[in-house]
Amino acid sequence: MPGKIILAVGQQGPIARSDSRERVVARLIDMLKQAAARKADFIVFPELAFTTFFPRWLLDEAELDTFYETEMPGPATRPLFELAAELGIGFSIGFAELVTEGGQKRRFNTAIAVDRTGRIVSKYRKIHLPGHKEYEACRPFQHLEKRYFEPGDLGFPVDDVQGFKLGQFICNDRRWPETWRVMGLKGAELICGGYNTPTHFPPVPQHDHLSSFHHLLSMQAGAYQNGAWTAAAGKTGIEENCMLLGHSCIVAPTGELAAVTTTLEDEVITTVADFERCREIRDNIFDFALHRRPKDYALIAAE
Ligand code: CDT
Repeated sequence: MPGKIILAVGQQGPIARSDSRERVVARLIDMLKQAAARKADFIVFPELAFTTFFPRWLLDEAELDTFYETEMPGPATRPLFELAAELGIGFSIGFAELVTEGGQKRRFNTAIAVDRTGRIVSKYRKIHLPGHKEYEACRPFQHLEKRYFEPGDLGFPVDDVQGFKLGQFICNDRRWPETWRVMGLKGAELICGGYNTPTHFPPVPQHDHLSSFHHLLSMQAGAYQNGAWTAAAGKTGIEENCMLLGHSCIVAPTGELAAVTTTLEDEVITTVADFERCREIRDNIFDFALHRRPKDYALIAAE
């Protein structure tokens, strides 16, 4: 196990509805090179990183399909995999996944982890899908994740990546303590993921000014309560008239912020992630084997 890695987060600025995959991949590649210049071992990219956040529109099926990947890597995304392998950097990235099974289309909001040799070593499909299924005229923009994706069917995997244990979340998952705890119980040392978080939440606009606070609160609590490094990469800035939250971050197992972005553009942040520091929490205040009382938690997992 590597005691330490150099961990990077590659935040994305806005992506236009009309942007090609090639254009987006070129920006990701530029961030990969910046991470390599800082000797990073692993970089976390956002949710749905190859396209604009398309659930903000009601789309017909033909256009909807253009936002999904049917193979990973495919012709447009392969250069990212190839360069990462050449530079020896692993990465986590989110994308819309379209699979056809028994003649039926299935759509997932997916994240994969790729190791430094370019091999996909972990795959997660988003479980907590926020938003709504039907068009809602009262909203200035839609959040149709419940229409465009089915809930993930892979659980919360934790896999060995380059000698450390990695779990992934996708955006809304980070707000749920269950997400963190399941991966914490599986021994995850790094729990990372991407997000597209509009800073305006139409049903409860009085919380708009709290969007960064709620994001960092969730990331810091998830880290501390499970003794894991956590990292989140946002798609940020004004994307198609919708402001998306910045403050992509890396959090130490103590819950302390190790790095935070300060722009709403493509930006790389890095920190040294020492996995030994997970022990400070897991062997003490949150020694699960010694202190957990699962018999009293049954309600949490009941339907
Ligand atoms: N992408 C994503 O999951 N965004 C949600 C927005 C919540 S409001 C519908 C989030 O939790 O940040």
